[in-house]
Amino acid sequence: MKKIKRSLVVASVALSFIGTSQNFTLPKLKFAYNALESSIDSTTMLIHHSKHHQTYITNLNKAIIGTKADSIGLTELLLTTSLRSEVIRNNAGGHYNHSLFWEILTPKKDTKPSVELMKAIESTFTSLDSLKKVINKAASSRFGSGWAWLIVTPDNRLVVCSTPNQDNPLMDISKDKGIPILGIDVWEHAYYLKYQNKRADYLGAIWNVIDWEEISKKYSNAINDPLLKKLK
Ligand code: MN3
Repeated sequence: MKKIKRSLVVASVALSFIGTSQNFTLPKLKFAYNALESSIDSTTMLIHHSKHHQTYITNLNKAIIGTKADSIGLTELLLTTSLRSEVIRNNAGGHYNHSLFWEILTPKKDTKPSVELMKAIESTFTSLDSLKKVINKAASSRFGSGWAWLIVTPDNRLVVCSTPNQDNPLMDISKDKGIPILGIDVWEHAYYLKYQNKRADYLGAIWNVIDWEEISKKYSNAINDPLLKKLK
């Protein structure tokens, strides 16, 4: 009897460990580091993905292991940023933001927004070109490091906004709230090797490698996502 009890305890401890512990890992890119060369050079891609992004993940795992945060998913960590340490805020944000960034880049030429997304863009910004201008303005006026975003707000509007450092619009501390469907990294590590201090040149070139098909998917997922209610 004692033996059974003990093995049950061991089993449940093991199960709870498997069930709650998470180890965030670096997502694979859909393309080679040199695939975006005309707009983003391969050395920048290599360092950005395998060093910068990996470091956010390593530090996030280190910060949450053995704490209550270890059983909370990434989205939930972001939704409750105000309760988290500065280290978790920066590194959970860094992991989420970069994972999204890699997904919306592509070597494919001339991808187009879906009919549904294009309608929303035209009704809010009049055209795709003027949306790009609004995003580039948000990105170029972000002082220091941060991100420019296109988000779906809880009332299903498209909004352009910007956040400092590795913050994002899912965080409860963010002024603008919504589900990001496009994010542009304006940290110097994202462009300095090729563009040096010329952030505007990077922002001009990045549109050549933006994947509107992927952003369209994210748009149609976001407008039906129950997560929107939680952001109100
Ligand atoms: Mn970055």
